[in-house]
Amino acid sequence: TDQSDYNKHEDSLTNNLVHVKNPHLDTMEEDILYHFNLGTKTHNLPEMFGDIKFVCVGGSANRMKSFAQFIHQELALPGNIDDIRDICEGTDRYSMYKVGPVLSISHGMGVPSISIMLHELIKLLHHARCHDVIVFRIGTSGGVGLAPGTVVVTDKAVDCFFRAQFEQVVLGKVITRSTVLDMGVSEELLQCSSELNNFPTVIGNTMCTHDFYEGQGRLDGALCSFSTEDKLEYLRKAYDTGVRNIEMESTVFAAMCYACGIKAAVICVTLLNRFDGDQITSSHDVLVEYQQRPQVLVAHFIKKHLGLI
Ligand code: DUR
Repeated sequence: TDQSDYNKHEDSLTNNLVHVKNPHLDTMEEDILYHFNLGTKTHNLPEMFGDIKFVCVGGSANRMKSFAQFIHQELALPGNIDDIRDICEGTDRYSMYKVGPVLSISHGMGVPSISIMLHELIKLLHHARCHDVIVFRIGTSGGVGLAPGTVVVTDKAVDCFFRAQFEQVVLGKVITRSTVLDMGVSEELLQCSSELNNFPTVIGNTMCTHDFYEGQGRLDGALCSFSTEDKLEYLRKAYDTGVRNIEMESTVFAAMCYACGIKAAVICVTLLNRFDGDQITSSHDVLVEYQQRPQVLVAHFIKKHLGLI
């Protein structure tokens, strides 16, 4: 059709398309994005998602719904925030909300959960012929030597050995991918934070683990095989290599976005200082306010990019 010729032409003029790195996809007549309950034959993905410029992902479905409502207000878009509906309501794996050029999606907890979501998100952006997209992970984390409530913009996402890489087992062999994030976006986010001047924000390395308890050196899980001194020594080592917070998704997030040519940033608030304890003891209201901090930062960034401030 004329429209699809035009779209191809327009795409060829821009280099910042989302690149899927899978030759098999071209041979498929239909692509079903199973965990989103979307597909290339059942949905017009370019029409539904073609104008997306910013994608925000975070662990909890409720938080990503509030983010969508918040950004709707911040961008002063027409319509009622109660009418923003979950595009993935046909499945309870992930929730997805679209507000103007912003897509807000939940990813659950941990590398396997976010990685499934990212495969389908990146294919969705590709099928929808999106270009110049920036993806943000807004989340929570444990702080390493920081006051609770501090926001960490990730410099390098590192694994539990403090290496800036993500390892995945493919066909019984380990594949290593780089976890480079977009420094330009991170620096702009820090600039946004100094403009807002609402809460402390630092840049630092983020350590990604495959467990919340023993895997993060916590002494309060159902199992614990080490002493308090062992824990503190590990956290000290992490701190000395530049780690400022610990969470469970950043390495695969950085690796997949980088491999597909998508600008990405990780912005996590710290819920506690791990040198002071393991349990999250702040009140519900304090935790809710902390979790809004990365949202406020990203909203400011988006408004600047849209020329609204
Ligand atoms: N998280 C951690 N460690 C913390 C606090 C938060 O991993 O100390 C992040 C990652 C995961 C979820 O998705 O929040 C676990 O509560």
